[in-house]
Amino acid sequence: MSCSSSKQQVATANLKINNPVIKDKYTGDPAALVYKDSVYLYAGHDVAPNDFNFYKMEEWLVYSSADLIHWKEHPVPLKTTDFKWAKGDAWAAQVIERNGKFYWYVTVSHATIPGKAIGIAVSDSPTGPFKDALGKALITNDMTKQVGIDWDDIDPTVFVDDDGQAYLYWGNQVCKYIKLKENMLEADGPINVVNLPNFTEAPWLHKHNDWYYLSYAYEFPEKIAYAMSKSPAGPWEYKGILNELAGNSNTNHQAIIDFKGKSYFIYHNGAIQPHGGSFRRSVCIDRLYYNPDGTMKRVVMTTEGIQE
Ligand code: FUB
Repeated sequence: MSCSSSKQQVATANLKINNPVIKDKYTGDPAALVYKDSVYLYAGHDVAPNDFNFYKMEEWLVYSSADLIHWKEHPVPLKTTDFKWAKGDAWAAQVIERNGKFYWYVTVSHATIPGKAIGIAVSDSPTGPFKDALGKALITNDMTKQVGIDWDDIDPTVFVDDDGQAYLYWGNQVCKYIKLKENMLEADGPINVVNLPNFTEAPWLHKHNDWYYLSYAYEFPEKIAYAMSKSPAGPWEYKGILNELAGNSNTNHQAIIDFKGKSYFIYHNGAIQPHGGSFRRSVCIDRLYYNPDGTMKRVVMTTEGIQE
């Protein structure tokens, strides 16, 4: 079903209420891709019943926009059942473009290796359809031993540096990264650990001007904090809190982009009432501002969101 701008926007006296950006479905774990003149917004589809207090997610959704206000929903591009080796849980994910192909790094539960795992889907279009690129997981729980939980291999974020080297960061409780080969499908070297204060999950790696930024969910319930570096491999210098508690959702999961000369902070909260909350989440977008020294100003979460 398509969401037209007229359905999505609610007029107030002077400003339109544009947050959450998707009002007819629950959407969590936003990731955004800037490609040509559009932003593609990818999110997990929260379908937990109102009396069910955990994640219920079996597919991801994709929306596109040329202005971050008017969004078009596309057909469902990817489901957990598209990974034959997985057994559900469409948790956090990110899409990146390389050489005209679109690679989608996803979290799912592995069917035979206990725990969460990271898989890769690929498409010729940012809106899909996507198909399993490997026929197996890239990362499984038995590859990482830093903590004794089975959900520590979640929330992939992927980034291709100016020199062509690709990086995949991920983790829960412990942040880890690998370099990826140019085919985007294989690790190029060992798994490395990054020490970040109060790291919970949801790393997002981005570059702005000549700085690299590693933002992440901090403590639980989650705020968003960040670190900066002159290299996508670190060392990372912790810079503090970027976004406060959402309040109505114990997770906040951010994506950060530059688009048409402005910077944006994309996140989720539990704003849709009466049943929205930690397991029925909604993607929101607000402006992000940098200081002259490259640090980021604290985000102001708004109801109005992005205006014309
Ligand atoms: O959506 C399931 C999990 O909740 C994600 O993987 C985490 O980042 C948190 O948002």
